[in-house]
Amino acid sequence: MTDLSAVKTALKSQEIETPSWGYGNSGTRFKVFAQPGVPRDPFEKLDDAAQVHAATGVAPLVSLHIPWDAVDDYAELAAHAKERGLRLGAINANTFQEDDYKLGSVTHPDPKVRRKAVDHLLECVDIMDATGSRDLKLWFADGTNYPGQDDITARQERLAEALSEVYARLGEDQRMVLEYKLFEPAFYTTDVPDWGTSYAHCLKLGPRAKVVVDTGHHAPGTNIEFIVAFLLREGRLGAFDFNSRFYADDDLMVGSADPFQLFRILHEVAKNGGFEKEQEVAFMLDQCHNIEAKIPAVIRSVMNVQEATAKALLVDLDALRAAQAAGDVLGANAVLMDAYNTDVRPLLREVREEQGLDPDPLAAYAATGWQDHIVATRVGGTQAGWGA
Ligand code: AOS
Ligand code: ZN
Ligand code: ZN
Repeated sequence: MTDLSAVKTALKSQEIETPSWGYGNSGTRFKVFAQPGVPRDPFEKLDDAAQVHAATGVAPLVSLHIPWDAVDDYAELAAHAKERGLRLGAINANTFQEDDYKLGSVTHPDPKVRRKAVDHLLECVDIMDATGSRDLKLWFADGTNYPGQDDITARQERLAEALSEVYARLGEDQRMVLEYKLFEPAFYTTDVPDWGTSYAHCLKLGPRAKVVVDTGHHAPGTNIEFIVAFLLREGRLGAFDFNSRFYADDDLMVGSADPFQLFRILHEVAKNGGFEKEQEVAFMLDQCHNIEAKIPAVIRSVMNVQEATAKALLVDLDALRAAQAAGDVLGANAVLMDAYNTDVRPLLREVREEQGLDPDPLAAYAATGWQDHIVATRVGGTQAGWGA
C-alpha cells in the first residue's frame, strides 16, 4: 500500500522551475503575437513568476537566459527574486543568435568564433556567481546542413575542448547541464543530437556535468522514460526541460499532448529516487505560450507536472515488484495503470489547503487582479527572444 502522507509530503516539497522566456512574447518564424501586459524587463518577469509561485506553492525557481535577461546588476536581480520568495535557477547560455555563429559556436571551424562562444559561457558562470545559480545550462544550435560541410569528429573535438575549459571554471557547488536535441536549427548533423553524446561528454568532464532531457528533443516514438531511468541509474540526470510536442520541438504546455508519457517519465523518476533532494534533478519547464495567456499557462503547466507526479507517487511499488518478480505481465501493468487512472485532483486540492493555499490555483490567480494590473501598467512588453 502506498503511504498517502509520504505522497503528500513529497508533493509539498516539490520544486518546479519556470523559464523567464515563458512570460514574454514568443511565436514562430511566421508571427509573434504580442500580448498586453507582458514583462518589459527581467525584474517584471520575476514579478510574474512570483504570481505562479503564490498560486501553486511549488514554483520558487526561475531560469534566466543570457542575454535576453541581461541586467547591469545581477545581485540586484537575485535580491528582487528573494524579496518575492523566489530563487534564480539555471543560467541558459545563448550562442545561437549572432551572425558569427552561422557555422556553429563552440564547434565553429574558426578558433576566433570558438573563443567568443567560450567567453560567453565563462561570462555566464560569472553571472551564476552573482545570482547564486547552481546550473549552467548549455544547449548548442551547432551542427551542419549538408553532407561534407564540416568534419563531424573535428567538431566533437572542438566541443570537448570548449566544455572542458568551462567545466574547469565552475565553482564547487556549480554544475554544467548539457542539453541534446535531435535537429533544428541544423538539419543534417547536430553536434549534441542525443542523450548518448551528451552523456559521453559529461562522463569525460566529471561528476558535475549532467544531462538535460528536454521532452521535445527526440525522434517521434523515442522511449524517453528509458533514457530517464538509465541516466538516473548512472547519476547523470541533471535536469528536465518539460514541454509537450505533437510533431517536433513544439514547446507546448507540459502534460497537454501526452499526459501518459509524462506519468511514465515521472514514474521512473519516483522509482529511481529522482525526487530525493540529494539527486539534484532540476524540474524545469522550457515552454513558450504563443497564443494562450502566459501566467495561467505556466500555472496550468505546473499543475500538470503536479498531477503526473502525484500519480507516479501513487504507484504501489511493492505490488509492482511482486507482480514483476512473479512474471505477472498483466498484473504489473495493472498496478501502473491503476495509479495513472486515479483522479488525483482531490488529493492535490487537499495538499494545497494543508499548505494554506487556494485549492484552485487558476481561480486564485484570477482573483488577485494581477492580470488587469499588468495590462494597465505595462506598456511595450518585450519579446522572449524566440521567433524574433
Ligand atoms: C532549444 O531548443 C532548447 O530547448 C533550449 O533549452 C531552450 O529553449 C533555450 O536555451 C532557451 O533558453
Ligand atoms: Zn530546452
Ligand atoms: Zn527546445
